[in-house]
Amino acid sequence: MLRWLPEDVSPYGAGIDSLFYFIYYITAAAFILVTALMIIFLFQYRHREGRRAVYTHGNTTLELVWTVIPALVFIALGFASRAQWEAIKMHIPDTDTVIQVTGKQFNWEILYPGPDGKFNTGDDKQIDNDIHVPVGKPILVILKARDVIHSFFLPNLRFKQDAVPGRDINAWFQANKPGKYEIPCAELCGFGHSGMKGWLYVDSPEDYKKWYTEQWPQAATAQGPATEAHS
Ligand SMILES: [Cu+2]
Repeated sequence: MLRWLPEDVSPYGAGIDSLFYFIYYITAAAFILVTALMIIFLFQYRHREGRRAVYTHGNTTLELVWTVIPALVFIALGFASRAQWEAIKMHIPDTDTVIQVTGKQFNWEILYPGPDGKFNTGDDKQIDNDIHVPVGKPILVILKARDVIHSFFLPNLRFKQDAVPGRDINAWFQANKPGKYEIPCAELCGFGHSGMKGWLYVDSPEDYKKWYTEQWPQAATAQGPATEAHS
């Protein structure tokens, strides 16, 4: 098995990776078969004295075969990925850590609800391009876009979701290893697209608490970080 995908630190990445490899190997097999046949035919049907080219209108049986086989492969892939889709996309685990991520040309605006856990209140805080989350906890993301379509991509978490103007899209991720991970924009969104990049900081519980207290000093005297309230 190839090992060129970025490190996976998510709870559901292994399933997505095996699906990716499955599709990759089917595609590789088709590529090798087609290329080999082309090379063989190049030699077999090369120019020879006295042999004339013939016109062929097509072959219905062959056309049916190469239409039906890929169609069956697609249907099989649909069924093979259903469990993954259900587990990742169809329900969001219970969590008290929520952030709002808004894509705009050419930044990620990260809005934190603050200690009260609610948006559009006085303790909200917006930080551009930097996301701090605690390790090992599901994070609910409310994804928005201000101008054009962007795509919020966390390669190490096998997470990718378009941000669409006019829509609030709920999604979730969880990082199981502390570290600093890249957040590229994965949808060509204009002139500054390639520079549209943020960082995901996955903090240990102590580091997260430290960062949280720096952002909301008032929380230290109150109930503490929202994520700790229920644990
Ligand atoms: Cu973008």
